[in-house]
Amino acid sequence: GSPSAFAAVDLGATSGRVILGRVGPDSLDLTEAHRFPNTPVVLPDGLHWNVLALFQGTLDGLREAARAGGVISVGVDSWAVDYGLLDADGVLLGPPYHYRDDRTDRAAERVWPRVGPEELYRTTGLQHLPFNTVFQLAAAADSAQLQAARTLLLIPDLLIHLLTGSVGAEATNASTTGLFDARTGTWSRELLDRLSIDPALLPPLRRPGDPAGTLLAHVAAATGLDARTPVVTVASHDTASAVAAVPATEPNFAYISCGTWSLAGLELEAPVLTEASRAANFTNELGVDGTVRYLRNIMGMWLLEECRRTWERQGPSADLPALLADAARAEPFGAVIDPDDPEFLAPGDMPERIRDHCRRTGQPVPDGRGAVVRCILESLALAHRRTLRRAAELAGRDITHIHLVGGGSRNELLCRFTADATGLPVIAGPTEATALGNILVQARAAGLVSDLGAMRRLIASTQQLRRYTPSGDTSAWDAAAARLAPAEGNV
Ligand code: LRH
Repeated sequence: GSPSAFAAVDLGATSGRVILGRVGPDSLDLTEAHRFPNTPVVLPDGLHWNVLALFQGTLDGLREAARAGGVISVGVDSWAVDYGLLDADGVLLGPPYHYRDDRTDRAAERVWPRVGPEELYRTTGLQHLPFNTVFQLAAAADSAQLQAARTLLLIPDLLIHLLTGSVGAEATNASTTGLFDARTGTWSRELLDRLSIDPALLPPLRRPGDPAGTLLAHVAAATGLDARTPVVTVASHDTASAVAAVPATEPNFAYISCGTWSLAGLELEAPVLTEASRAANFTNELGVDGTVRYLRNIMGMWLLEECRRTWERQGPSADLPALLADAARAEPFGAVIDPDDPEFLAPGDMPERIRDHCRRTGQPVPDGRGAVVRCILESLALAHRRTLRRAAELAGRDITHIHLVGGGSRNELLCRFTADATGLPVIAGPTEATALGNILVQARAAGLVSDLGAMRRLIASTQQLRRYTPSGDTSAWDAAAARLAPAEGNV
């Protein structure tokens, strides 16, 4: 018969899409049914996600998928940490906050007196990021909205709720909240108690592959899908889906899931909860089948996306291919920055912040767009290098090759820089790793794929990948790394 179709709803920081995946024994084809912008909105109380527009885009996409035919199930993934709140009637209490909203700037100070950073890490194994759910809840502690809330739903779980009416918390995404015990794989009752968070706010956990309900009648009517169409729990944290889709066929691989963020690290069987790991700010997020995603968030293509947003407002549009061509011609190693500097987190004039950073660190200030883009890409490659080297040390592993997946895998300059800086081969692709992970977890639930290894082999044998061989001489990169952080020995 014809291959079975699965619809992946994949919500990213800049766009949402519905992707249809057709899975056969030796075939795996993706088509984009619908793509829609994700444009955050500033309201008097801060920066929000327009979740209603995301829901509408999802319905539009599912309608396209239904038209294409043969949809067996639907899965939803998105970025982590953010949530919507429901009241006692199950009604959504306003639009979710965006993790880049600055209300969390000082929120950690409300948490530390109750649970210190060392203890929080020993339980959750989570990298300290100011916007982790635990800090967002601390920032909102006195709000009328949180007091009225009875249920907290992470973004994919919220979309699933709007599609099906069901309530649950998907585990890979729950592992990013700072309220989840990395050792037991469950919500941490102890942390909730100590932080005075009502445990009833957090729904029961669902695992990738579990059923998550069927479509509400009005959703079926709006999309043309059968009301019995199951929504299947996937690895709803987009990074977990992307890592599941890393086309690794050999051991000792590292991965970089490169989109708005670069998530660089290793797949492990058990968390690393040591003090050294905490000091290096590595995270232990949950992957499919109980694997641990041992990685670090690197600011990623956000720096470039946000530069482009500024430049587009300033005049003649700067399309990406032209910018990358300019960057390729620009002077190498003019200036390098630490992409993870918190000053780059919020939206706003990114080119100016980068120039400022260079000025303050006594480096040549990149002039011209090509120079700024080159600075970003070289700095990201250096961040990839120090992150993977540190991950290997902390986990006691060797790395022989790097899989770079996600939108960034299309960026040839970034792939080449990453190979040259690390001295390791980079296998780039697939671009749509997150959607592929979403689709293959559904296919597995339908009995079409046996396990994680088989998922990865199917991707490796069907998707277009590109290999970047390192130049073999890392000396220029060594020098740039030393220039960036001589004091920390952070090379
Ligand atoms: C990437 C991502 C990342 C999180 C961030 C909030 O999209 O999910 O893994 O840390 O968004």
